Amino acid sequence: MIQSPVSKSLYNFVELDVSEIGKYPEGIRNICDRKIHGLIIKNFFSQADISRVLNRLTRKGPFPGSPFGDVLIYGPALYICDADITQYCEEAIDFRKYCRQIFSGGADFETRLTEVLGAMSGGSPVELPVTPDGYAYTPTTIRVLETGQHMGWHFENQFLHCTPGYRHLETIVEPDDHLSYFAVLSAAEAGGELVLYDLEWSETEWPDKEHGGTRKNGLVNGKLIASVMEDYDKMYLSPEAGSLVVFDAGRILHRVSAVEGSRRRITVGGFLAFSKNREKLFYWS
Ligand SMILES: O=C(O)CCC(=O)C(=O)O
Ligand SMILES: [Fe+2]
Repeated sequence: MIQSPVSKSLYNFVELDVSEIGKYPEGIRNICDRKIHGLIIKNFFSQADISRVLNRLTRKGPFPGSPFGDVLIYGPALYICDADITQYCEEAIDFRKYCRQIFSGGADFETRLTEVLGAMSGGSPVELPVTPDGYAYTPTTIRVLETGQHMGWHFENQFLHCTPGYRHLETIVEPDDHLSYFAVLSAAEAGGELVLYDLEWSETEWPDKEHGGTRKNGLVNGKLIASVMEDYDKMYLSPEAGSLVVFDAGRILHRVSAVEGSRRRITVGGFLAFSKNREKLFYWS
């Protein structure tokens, strides 16, 4: 069993250095089994990796026609897709090439992520899911939050169960244990915290199985989540640059608070779930 929790307040996160992952071969399963709520793995990226990649991520502002409003996101995102995910899959091919370029000269992101997660997946191989047409899902997206920008509240389960883009993935993953991962390339000077609420997916209702994920129209005790969520206890996490966070994002309501100060917050992240019977650990974004 994993020890040394960062905080016993509200949720139990375990912090360790990347050199220690061999001691926690069941780390990811322990999150799925609710023995812990998350892991913070320090030094996933080295300082050299971070400097090299940040020097290449020079774009300011969203891509033209971006579905993410003012926020700059690199790579396609499954949660906003319709049932036909062909375009997402094609964009994933280009994005994976781009990702290999920006990480070149150091540890390749996909290789490093699968190695680190693979050391903690209880022996299950870590793989990208593949569509029935033979396309790989995107492994990750890169999220840039400028000063004042934030990520709104959500549960990852609302995407898995209440958006059309997840129709295929929903048939191949365990339905309850949908985790998130993100690695921090640049931390905000202040703000930009991961805020976790004492409100869980099982306490909420989602009558809209088609657009609930993106319209966020889930209910708790018959009221819209947004109208009551601030009444619940919270926990704040500010992982430092280089850290990889894996947590029970499917079941725990969370958001990212507004970035303060001049440094932008940049994370590379996506989602994790075991295939049926935990034969494989899938990652995608
Ligand atoms: O900070 C990020 O990139 C994502 C935060 C989040 O909502 C998640 O990891 O599920
Ligand atoms: Fe999330």
